Amino acid sequence: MLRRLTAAAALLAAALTATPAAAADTPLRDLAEARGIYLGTAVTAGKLTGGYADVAGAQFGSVTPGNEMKWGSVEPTRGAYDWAGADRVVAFAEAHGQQVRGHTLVWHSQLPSWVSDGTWTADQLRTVMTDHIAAEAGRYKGRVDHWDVVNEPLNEDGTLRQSVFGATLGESYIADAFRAARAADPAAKLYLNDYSTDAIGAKSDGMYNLVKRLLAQGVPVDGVGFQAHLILGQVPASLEANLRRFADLGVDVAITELDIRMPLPATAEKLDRQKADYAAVLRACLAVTRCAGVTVWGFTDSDSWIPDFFPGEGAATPYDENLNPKPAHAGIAGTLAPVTPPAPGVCSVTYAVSSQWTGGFTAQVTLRNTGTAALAGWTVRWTQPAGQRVTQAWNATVTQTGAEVTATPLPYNTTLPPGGTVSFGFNGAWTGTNPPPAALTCT
Ligand code: 9MR
Repeated sequence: MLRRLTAAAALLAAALTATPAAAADTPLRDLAEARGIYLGTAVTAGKLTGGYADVAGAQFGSVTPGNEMKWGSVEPTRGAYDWAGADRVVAFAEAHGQQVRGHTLVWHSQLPSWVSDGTWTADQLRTVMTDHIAAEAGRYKGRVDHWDVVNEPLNEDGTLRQSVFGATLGESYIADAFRAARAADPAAKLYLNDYSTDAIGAKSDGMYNLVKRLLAQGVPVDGVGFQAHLILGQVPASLEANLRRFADLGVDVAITELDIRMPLPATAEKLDRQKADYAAVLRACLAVTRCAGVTVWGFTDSDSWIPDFFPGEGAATPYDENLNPKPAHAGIAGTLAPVTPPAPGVCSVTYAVSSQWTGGFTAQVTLRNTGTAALAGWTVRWTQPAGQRVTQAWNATVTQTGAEVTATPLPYNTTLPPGGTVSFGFNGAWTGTNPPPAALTCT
């Protein structure tokens, strides 16, 4: 669980002078870290040598063992553990200053038959489950940053999946699993993880209500993972709003298994579409403050589950089978590129009172990018000359300290193309006179 804050700080300082070419060469993990998120990948322990290991170590700030921490891998026979693959991934992460997403403690799939086919009373199964959690999360205590404690608990309609756990224990198994994980590794962030919960809909509504119930019971759920196994051209329009509504419950969110599959063969046109799709997912995470990071489910097409599970489809990851970056890689890098504040003199700003009544008024402020490059972030400042107070604002975050007012963007109007404008408004209170500010500055 190493942190690379110094690298992030250095990158942030360098960002002010970075040319696009330099940004393109910066490892994805450093670009992500400078923007406050991690970029991770699933890996296969047995492949962590040569070029595969070089790319995984250099470009990604977090690793998830694709299969090596699953119950069937680590405890194929009751009480007989095989940690070899999981140990290898954790050691690789530590050698490369990476975080680890542990995946996964309780899941209905890749479960050893002694668990799935056993005949259990509720008490027996609960003990089997919490013993397993204690053994695995305990072994990696302090070395796993995020645990997928329970994976895929829901049916497509948002109801509880009738896995051996759900059928035998009901929903209570989820609370028990999280409590056991917290006891085994108090420092790890504990996640509930599922697929097809990326858009707002029946299944994500089910997850939302489940998380709400768990939090109300004091269950230590720290985060919700959205797998995001997506189809080309179908990044859900509601992804960002969905992440935000979970974050508003007071949990972290993360994209945990991103891939974007396409019908083979891959063409330039499809790869271009995929680039835009990867960028859209990254943007959604960046826009939500509590989005901790994005993990791709395999970084190379040579290590992707898609061709085996969806015959005729593939090319779902950011690197091709020969470890060459695909357009999706540039889509990720471009979206994670440093945000540089605009240089002075590249924007203009106007202020107009659109209506006024006794004691109150509404004003509109319009900011224009007068430069030739896109503005990635902006701030408008002014001084209220006659004691006016801002009471409510829209389309920007407006704060007032004394007479000084500062307006900053919302996620959807942060970026301003050359020649583009952003308008925001506010209501204010006034007494005596209501003169406009002498000057407004934008940076
Ligand atoms: O990538 C994993 C693949 O190698 C396995 O064969 C498969 C078995 O179900 O599991 C894959 O990973 C899954 C992950 O653990 C949970 N979400 C769905 C992933 C793709 O199936």
